[in-house]
Amino acid sequence: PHAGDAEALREHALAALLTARRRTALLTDSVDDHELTAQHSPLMSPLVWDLAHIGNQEELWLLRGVAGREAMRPEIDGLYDAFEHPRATRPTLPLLAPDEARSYASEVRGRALDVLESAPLGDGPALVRAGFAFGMIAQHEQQHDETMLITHQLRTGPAALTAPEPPRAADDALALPAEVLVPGGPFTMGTSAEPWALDNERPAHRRDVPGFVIDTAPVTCGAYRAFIEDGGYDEQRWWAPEGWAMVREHELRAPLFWHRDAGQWLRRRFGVTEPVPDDEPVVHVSWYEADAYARWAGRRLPTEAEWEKAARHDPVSGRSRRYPWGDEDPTPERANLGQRHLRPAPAGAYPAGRAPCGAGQLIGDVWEWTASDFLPYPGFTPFPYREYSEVFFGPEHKVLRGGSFAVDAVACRGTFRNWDLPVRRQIFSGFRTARDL
Ligand code: AVJ
Ligand code: FE
Repeated sequence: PHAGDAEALREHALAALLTARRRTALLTDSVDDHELTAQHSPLMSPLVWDLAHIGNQEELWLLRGVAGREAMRPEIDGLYDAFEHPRATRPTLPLLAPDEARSYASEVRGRALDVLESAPLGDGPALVRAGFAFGMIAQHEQQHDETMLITHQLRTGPAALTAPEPPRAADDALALPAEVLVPGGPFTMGTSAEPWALDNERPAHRRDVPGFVIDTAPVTCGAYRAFIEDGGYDEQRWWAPEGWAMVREHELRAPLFWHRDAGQWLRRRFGVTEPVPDDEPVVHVSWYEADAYARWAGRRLPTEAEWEKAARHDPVSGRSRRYPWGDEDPTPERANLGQRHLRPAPAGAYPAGRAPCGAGQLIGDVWEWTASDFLPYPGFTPFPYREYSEVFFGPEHKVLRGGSFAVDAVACRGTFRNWDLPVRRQIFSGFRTARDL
């Protein structure tokens, strides 16, 4: 969107930064100071930590790193270094108080906007490099906005956030096939062209993917309930050994936030208890639960390469698209992104977002667990620093694809790779299944 044009980049970056800050403000102004500083779960930081961390990373990467400015508050850097302090210990740190955190983040932002307005951004590769710094800041803030929404979901008490309902399933939803075919052959995975792609999405490379079949939509709560009611959580044979150990240790019976009341499955969602909707993609399942469901269903999770081929490969042109529907940016008609709705849309929604293979809702709604470990692509170069991706590569993290209703479009595309531990279930994670031909 901004190759070679400094003015277009300034406009695009400004819009992305403003969108992110509006969302951050909503997430941090919708609860009182007590709730901002409280730890709602040992899995999460207090919201006030995310707020100041957003400002601190912007100061480090943009103001100091790119613009060469002096440190504003060097003494706080350590507090907001995610590697120095695990989440569970963050409430015990001498963190900035809510008002201090707000004014620090907004002062950093003011200076960042000065840099954006007045810095000579150059052209060609220099412009792409300068633009990336702003893109990375906007994506980082939006990723923490998703993290903060997870904290909102974990907090107890009455609802603090509301949003309109997502669209209903398309008229043809009931007529859709349950699964679609992706014929075998090579495709281009990853990208070297997307200006704001992160290091782990690069470079573009050819991958040969044998033919496979993949679910048209993410697995729904209704389908997942059938697994539960068939005794899925009681039968060791469906589970990977570590998954079975997790089920036993924590006595898991259902996705996180579900409970059974008088024979009915209910769930708690952003402060409201409601019946589990059968037609909606299941969310808040761990990789182990996704893997067990797939085995029970006689299927398997798709590999990351299969997922990306289903989402991006255009068999007519032979090239890979930026998104399932084409190269144009996401819109509200194409995908459920950006916290516009606080839940996934029913399976079969977003007909305008479907891929050439016929699969839908690959982008938005729920992050989709894949079978794959988080590993570098051939030719990977860490950028701008090793801690962004490289230190997480290895078999302990599984890849999630496609983005959820909680992440903004700036941090979601056909090549975007998320990762987490296979036990995680507080994230907005679901899955779809696949099988060999
Ligand atoms: C890519 C979502 C796994 O939240 O740990 C935020 C993104 N990196 N700050 C995370 C991230 C640094 C990251 N995930
Ligand atoms: Fe961060």
